[in-house]
Amino acid sequence: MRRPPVEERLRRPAVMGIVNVTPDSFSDGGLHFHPASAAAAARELAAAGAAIVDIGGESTRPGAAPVSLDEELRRVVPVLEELGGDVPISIDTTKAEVARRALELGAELVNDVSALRADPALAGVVADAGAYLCLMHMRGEPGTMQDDPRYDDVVAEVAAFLEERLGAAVAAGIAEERICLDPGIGFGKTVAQNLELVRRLDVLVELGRPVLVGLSRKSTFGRVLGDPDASTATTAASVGAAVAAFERGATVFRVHDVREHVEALTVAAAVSA
Ligand code: HH2
Repeated sequence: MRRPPVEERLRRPAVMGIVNVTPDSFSDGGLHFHPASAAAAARELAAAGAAIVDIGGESTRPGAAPVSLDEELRRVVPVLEELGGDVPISIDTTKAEVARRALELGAELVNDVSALRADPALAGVVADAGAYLCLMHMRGEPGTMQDDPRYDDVVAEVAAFLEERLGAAVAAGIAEERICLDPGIGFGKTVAQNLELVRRLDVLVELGRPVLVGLSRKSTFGRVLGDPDASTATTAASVGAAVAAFERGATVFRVHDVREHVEALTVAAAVSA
């Protein structure tokens, strides 16, 4: 299928709603574990203004255990079947077979937190379907990524990684205009490193592809508010981070609280127009 460039399909600022079909996601685990409830949540997020809804069957929170292919398919396929193509869908997976089934069932974007490193077959699936792709930076694996993350220059290293993965994706036959990039806030980064990535987001924007950010409810923003043990963050804290990222050039915002982000970003965009 011939799709327009991702920046036309997801115009800045675009909101991506989150539905985690998992028992253990850090902020909404267990909430939408049944297909009918997950599908209803996806419909509500689209009605609230999400340009696309990201459905995931594997938690990637720090310390999360991997999920088998069969279990991940069992979680997400019934939700996509229930939706029947009614809602624009992104599939949050690192597995080629999950992506293949989701694309067959109408998904248009593959959100791969491994940036095509986990499953060698995934690039071909995305290329063959002409799907959109998000490449995200992660240091290490979810099981261990928060164990003392160190960088000489976090922004330069994330930018170099994303540039290299963009090249690999294009070499595998995925059109560059369908790819967006994500610094992977919270994936192997300290609070200071996450804040620096948002502060200097212009460096990632200069790579020439739309930047997607996942800031929503991440513990960094709870910790900024003074709780050193926070494992999540409030909607207001998340919206503040999103507006800061918007002002530095982010295009797509992956969020749990869609209406609040749509309203805040619409106003931020009106001010900057
Ligand atoms: N963050 C999470 C999951 N997927 N995808 C992208 N592209 N960017 C992100 O920052 C990102 C992501 C983690 O958040 P959440 O889905 O709320 O939790 P969990 O991984 O525990 O399901």
